[in-house]
Amino acid sequence: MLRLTQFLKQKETSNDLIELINLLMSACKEVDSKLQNGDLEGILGSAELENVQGEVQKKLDVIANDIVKLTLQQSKLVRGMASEEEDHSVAANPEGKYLVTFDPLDGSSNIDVNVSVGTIFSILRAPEDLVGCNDEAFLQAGNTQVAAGYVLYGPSCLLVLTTGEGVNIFTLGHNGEFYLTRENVRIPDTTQEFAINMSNQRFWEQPIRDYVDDLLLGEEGPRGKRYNMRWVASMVAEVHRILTRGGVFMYPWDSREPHKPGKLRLMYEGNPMSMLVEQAGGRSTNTKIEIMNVDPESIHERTAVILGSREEVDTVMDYHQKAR
Ligand code: P6P
Repeated sequence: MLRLTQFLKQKETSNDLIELINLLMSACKEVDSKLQNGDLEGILGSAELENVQGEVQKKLDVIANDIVKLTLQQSKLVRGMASEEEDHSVAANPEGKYLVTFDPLDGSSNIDVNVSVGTIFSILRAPEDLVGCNDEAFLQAGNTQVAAGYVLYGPSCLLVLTTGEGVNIFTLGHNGEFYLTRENVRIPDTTQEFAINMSNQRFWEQPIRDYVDDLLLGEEGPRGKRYNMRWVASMVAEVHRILTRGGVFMYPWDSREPHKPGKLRLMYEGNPMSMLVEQAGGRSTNTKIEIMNVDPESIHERTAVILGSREEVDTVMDYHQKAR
């Protein structure tokens, strides 16, 4: 089986990008090891600290963030990074050619109940005219990403990666090497599986309510087929299921915090996941435009997310078009 570096070299990926991806993987393997130990190291539970998102951090949110941040700060390739757990961007090497955004531990509310979590990352080019590092340098649309991916800490530890030439999955072996286990992943265009947090139903806009109502009508309803539902509350796990067997994932705008466009963050959740989904033949939108066409205004900007099987996302958009 091909190892990660061998595969990337075969694809003529630049040596600098291979070096950066391997550096990220060394950090993620350290995070994986911490997660495996969990209670044995007394690192589950709350850190009793609040992040810039206004969320109470888990101990492992802080540990994972520090591991990735300290690893990237050692790299001559990294100009700076933006993390879900950091108020502002963090400078690394003033000559670095890449910017990295990351969610160090997505789905961390699941850690204490031992459900899959993951590290999401996005790699951007540092602007040519950038001196040093600042938040504004990161405000690049998702369609400028050089690479994107996630490491899923599940029954297997998997890297799911795109460098703009399709999506490939690598499995972490006991020897610490990532091996290519699925090449050129494609999302089926149609599906009978949807993922949304149904407890928010009364807060959704009407088109989403109408769309989900019709799914629940099954064979007798306008969709004419039965749908299954999943909700893991861990975006990496949902996206991985969709990359593996299709589906639609929705975290739409809702009226609980009407001033926010959505719960999920654009720069280190929406954009990297949208690059993976589109590279695998799927679609990803905020119900107004494709997520990767959004011009960011802040590094912690939020977005509504509807992503997955292309024809199903098209149908969600049809419900929105009819409502306009
Ligand atoms: P809720 C995890 O906190 C996360 O950011 C995503 O990974 C996940 O899809 C979503 O929030 C879950 O949100 O409101 O259902 O807990």
